Amino acid sequence: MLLENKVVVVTGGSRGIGRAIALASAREGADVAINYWGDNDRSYGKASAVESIVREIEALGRRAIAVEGNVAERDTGIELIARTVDAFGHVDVLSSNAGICPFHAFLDMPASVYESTVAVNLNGAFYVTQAAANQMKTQGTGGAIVATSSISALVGGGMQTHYTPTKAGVHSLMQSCAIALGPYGIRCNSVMPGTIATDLNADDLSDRDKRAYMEKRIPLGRLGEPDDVAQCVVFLASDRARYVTGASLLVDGGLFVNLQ
Ligand code: RM4
Repeated sequence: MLLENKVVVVTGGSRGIGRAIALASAREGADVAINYWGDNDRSYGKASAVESIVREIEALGRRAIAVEGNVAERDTGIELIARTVDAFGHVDVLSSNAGICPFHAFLDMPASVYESTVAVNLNGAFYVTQAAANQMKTQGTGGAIVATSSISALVGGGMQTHYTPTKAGVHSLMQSCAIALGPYGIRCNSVMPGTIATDLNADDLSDRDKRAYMEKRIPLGRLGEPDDVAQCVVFLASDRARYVTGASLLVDGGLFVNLQ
């Protein structure tokens, strides 16, 4: 059990990669605090996405709380950490995962699309990391922060001119936080998912030609699954990565290196 009796906070934890991170953490022995924003996803049956992930974690014999809030607002991270400490007594791991990617052309992109993407993906990562790190420093027993950056921190997307800079920013945030927080025994790393099939890109990948193109470009021959990323987050959060900080881990099936 790589995370036995640890307390893991996951932002954007009710769906997609975040949901997989929450479940993988519970399977490795953690109690989990799930942040979410909006809960109208009924793809998990009658129960909402939030209700179903809490039930799944509790069925594993671990505890779970769900805290609604938009990470773009600074107070959300503060409230999330406070509610986690109230419920479980401490925080050991933060998975700063919440993110949006409303694909949009560059030349006619409204300011609202650009600004909301920056607010959630970059500002949100900053604020929730700051809140978790302050709690970890107060606890005095170190901790681990794993941000969900992206392959898009390293390469571009024509319909992602607002999004890729935020993922590059998240990657850089972890590098600088690794330096700032190292003295407190807090490790900061990022994962860089490639093309992972989630509701974030369901519309984009509903284009059969686009999906076939992406699958063809991936040496392992398939799109990623959320748990492919979650397993890497668990590793970076665990003591197996005790000497790893300021690092980033591509989880992309070989997509990034595949020129020809
Ligand atoms: C990732 C990468 C994927 C895309 C998601 C939304 O960074 O660009 O191809 O599907 O974002």
